[in-house]
Amino acid sequence: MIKMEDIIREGHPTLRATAKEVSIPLSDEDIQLGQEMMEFLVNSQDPIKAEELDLRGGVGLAAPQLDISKRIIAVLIPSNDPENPEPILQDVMFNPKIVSHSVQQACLGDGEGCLSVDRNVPGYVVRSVRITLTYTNALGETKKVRFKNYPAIVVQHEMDHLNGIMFYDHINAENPFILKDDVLVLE
Ligand code: 4LI
Ligand code: NI
Repeated sequence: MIKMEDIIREGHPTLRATAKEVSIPLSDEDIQLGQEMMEFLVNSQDPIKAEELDLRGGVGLAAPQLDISKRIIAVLIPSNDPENPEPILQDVMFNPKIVSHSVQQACLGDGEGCLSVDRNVPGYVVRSVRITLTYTNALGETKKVRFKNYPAIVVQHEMDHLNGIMFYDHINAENPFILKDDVLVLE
């Protein structure tokens, strides 16, 4: 089971490396890693388990954060509608690739956090508001999916980890809260 101590923190060189593609068909090892990454996210969002295991809540995790330089991400975005508790997005993505993205940009109004960053870094992280992604899922199926708003932001944050990019690389150093007037602010 993945715990916080398995997650490497900023300063570790693996977080600045370019991760390698995984081979298809997926190995049992890579499938199992994906399952453990998703289990971590599920536990991190469970108030009881998170308290017991001292986990920080997360909606995304990338394999390089475990010092495993492979192109694997897990994303679990919980529902915000008690009438429909199905997650908005729950998937492990192998070799994800952004095949197109909107010109329109967006950022989270509250900024971004990262399980590999033990400090608050204020500022807007501007990203594309819509992306189209291809990836292989844990069943070995090739997917082509469009994401928008929060799911698109989370996927881009996690995919940045595959390319050695940290969220604060995108924050304007002079004025962390400067925005062009056509950037959507997601609340
Ligand atoms: C506990 C249980 C306020 C501050 C609002 C926590 C269940 C910030 C937002 C969670 C912020 C859950 C999140 C991310 C932000 C802030 C990630 C809490 C986990 C909110 C997810 C990857 C950026 C993703 C929206 C500095 C660990 N997650 N909040 N950013 N949640 N969470 N990111 N921003 N300001 N990071 O952090 O998983 S993309 Cl669901
Ligand atoms: Ni991160």
